[in-house]
Amino acid sequence: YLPSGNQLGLVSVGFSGGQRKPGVEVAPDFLVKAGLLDDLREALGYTLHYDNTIHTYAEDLPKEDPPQLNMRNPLSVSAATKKISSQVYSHAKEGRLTLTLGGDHSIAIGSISGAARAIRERLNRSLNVIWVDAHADINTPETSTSGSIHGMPCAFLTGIANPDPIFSWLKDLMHEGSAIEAKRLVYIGLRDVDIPEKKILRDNNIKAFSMHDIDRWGIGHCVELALEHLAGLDRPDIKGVKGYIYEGLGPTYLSFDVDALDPMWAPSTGTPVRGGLTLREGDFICECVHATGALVGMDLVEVNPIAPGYTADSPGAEATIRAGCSLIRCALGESLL
Ligand code: 4U7
Ligand code: MN
Ligand code: MN
Ligand code: MN
Repeated sequence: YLPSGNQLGLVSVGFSGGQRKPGVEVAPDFLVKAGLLDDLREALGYTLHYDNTIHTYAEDLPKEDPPQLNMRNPLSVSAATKKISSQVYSHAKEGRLTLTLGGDHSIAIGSISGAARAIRERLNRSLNVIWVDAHADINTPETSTSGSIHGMPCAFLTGIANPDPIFSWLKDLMHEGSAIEAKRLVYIGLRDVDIPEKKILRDNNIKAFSMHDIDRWGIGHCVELALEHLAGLDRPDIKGVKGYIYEGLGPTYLSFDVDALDPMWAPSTGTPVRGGLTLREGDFICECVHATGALVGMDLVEVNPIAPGYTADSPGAEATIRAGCSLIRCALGESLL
């Protein structure tokens, strides 16, 4: 789905308004300082399209932004994600792979809607989304107990939550066929899902591989089933993995919340949950998605170098930043021999 030439569009997002803990906005700076861009260019051979800017969207954010419909910072999240959407769209419509560095997970409302619109226009295809996270991030403003929009992106992207009026720009995009169909959303790594979210997953028949499934069947089998589910939507005639290449898989987006990893590997994040993926399991998911050849975009979100209990130079923060870089490199092809 990507023209050859290893063109990569990078969008750095220093935005934290989708949740309450300061610090997630400095993550792109630390990921870049850890050498990520050199790795992408030199080790992985990408031609980078990057404006060398960590966007805070400060000029677009309102000064007064009181909660509305139980959402915190609704106008800020809406303004930032609208910009992110058009930035990712601009790269993706040129046929570039896109990488969006967060920031908190609310930014995926922007990145994924922009990618979906470009894929619809370029290929007339629907976008698949693999959401790797401890959380399902599918609360609606009505079901959310926190009011934090980083717990809601999947509800807005699928249209399960009404994007009107706060995300009216997203509603407009959806009319052009770029909403994510619930059947094209697959989760891996879930272990902290709110009760109303469980009902939403059941009612909408959304495919999910929890940590329980991973313990039971192993990461290899779970990833295979996830890819088989998505591939079967477009090519029901094809079953199974051929080597590492999954035939029939349509254009696919990977949204990776670093809190999917166990806090042993990624402790410095806003909402850590014990009992998660090892770094190796996370890298493996990314490698498998890379090997499909169907990856069109990725988010890496929720690294917070100064999460409560950490400073940016503490071992826990450094480990989390290193883990984030590793996940990105694996999704972009580092492990291919
Ligand atoms: B993240 C939560 F209530 N479900 O809605 C909520 F547990 O992007 C957590 O995955 C959301 O880090 C976590 O606030 C959002 C909570
Ligand atoms: Mn999470
Ligand atoms: Mn998340
Ligand atoms: Mn989190």
